[in-house]
Amino acid sequence: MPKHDHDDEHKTRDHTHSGAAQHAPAAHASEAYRRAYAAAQPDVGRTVIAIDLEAKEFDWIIAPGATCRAWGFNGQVPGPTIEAQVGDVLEIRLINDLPEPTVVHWHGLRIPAAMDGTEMVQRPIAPGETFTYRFRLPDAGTFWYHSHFNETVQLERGLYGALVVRSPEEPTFDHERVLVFDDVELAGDGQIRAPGAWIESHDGREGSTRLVNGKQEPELTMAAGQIERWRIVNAASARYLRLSIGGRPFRIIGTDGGLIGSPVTATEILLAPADRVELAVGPFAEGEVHRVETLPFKRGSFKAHRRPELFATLRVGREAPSKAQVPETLRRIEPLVTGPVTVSREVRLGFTLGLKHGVEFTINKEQHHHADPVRVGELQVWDVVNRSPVHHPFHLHGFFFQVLQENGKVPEFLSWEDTVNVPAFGSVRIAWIADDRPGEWMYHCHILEHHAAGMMAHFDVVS
Ligand SMILES: [Cu+2]
Repeated sequence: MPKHDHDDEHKTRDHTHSGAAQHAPAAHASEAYRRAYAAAQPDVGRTVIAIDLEAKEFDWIIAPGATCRAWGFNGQVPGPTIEAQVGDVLEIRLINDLPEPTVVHWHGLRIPAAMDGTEMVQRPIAPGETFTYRFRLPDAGTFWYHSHFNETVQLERGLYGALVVRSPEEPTFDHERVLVFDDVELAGDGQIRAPGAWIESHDGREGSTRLVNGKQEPELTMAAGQIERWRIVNAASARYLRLSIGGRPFRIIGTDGGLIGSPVTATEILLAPADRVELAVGPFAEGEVHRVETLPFKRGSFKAHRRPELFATLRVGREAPSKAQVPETLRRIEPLVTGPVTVSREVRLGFTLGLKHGVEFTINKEQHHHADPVRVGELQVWDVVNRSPVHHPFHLHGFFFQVLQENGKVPEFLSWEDTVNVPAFGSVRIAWIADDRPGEWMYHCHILEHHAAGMMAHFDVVS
């Protein structure tokens, strides 16, 4: 048998990129990867979008005069926003120019397990190697991509970006923005602080430098009289955004898994780490100035949040004509469950204080829990129970779920989610059905420090 330095999906740096869409995995690539690669074909009339993402170190300008060493994609934080249509195929060549291995997870995309970008399904991409992800985009919505390796360091340093998938029928807006929220913790020398001591491992890191699209507290301007679509991603390691736009009402039109049934008017919305939301914002009058901020929120952390904290300032300029139309029906979402349910699984989020390792976070009393398999097509009703005094954002890879109850209460509206907050000493009941994508999947807390400290589980989806 011929000896190879690495699996075939891993190509060395000097491999010649053939341009668009014509890569083929070599014969000795893992079988699941090879099958997924070959199966990724665009719908009729759609296309293959080939993108190079180079993960590397560079100088990140956070604010005028404030530069720090970052790790990002293509020399920017966030990485380039990837935009595509439902039915397109993304072919992304990841070039690892970092001094350590990485993998990239496609957060919220319902793609084959072999392309999910975790250590469960692929060997980490070593420095100098490339790896090609190739998959078809099945759903419209606001998603994101991020490192799934040494996350407390790699995401904090900037290895994330937004991914927008559109459908042929989208509501009409005057303008659209993708706003990726994050925070970083800078040391006295202006560089990103290394992961800290046990309070940070308990709370997760909340940096005191607050960022929108990689800039510290930027100014946003919009025209009076117009309505914009804001696609918001919470890319922070641990921070919950209780988002307010100057206390003014906006309309929620979408969540993790795309549009919801009808717009819901609100003056604030909670985004746990990794959550996304889409809002219809405006119209405002000329001269208005609003704080885009996070309101005080208690999540059980040692770090208190007593005051609102600013992320951006919104200034409303001159009036402009509006063509925006936000229909009352955005989409039809069929409930997975009606009437009484039988709970098929309990997922218990907990923690222990170990003398040796400090705080250990667990699922069903185990770090890196090995959970029971899930059968394709079988309804799953899971009670995710939080046995700890801190909130945890629960993230399921690769599949959307519907939230049936939060602390026993039915949510205000039906939606598709991949991340949901599980309140301290509370519980969330979710329902989902695995479609035919067998393989190894995972769920975990999306507070990166908790994930790193063991609050994750992996399981097989079986035919
Ligand atoms: Cu957690």
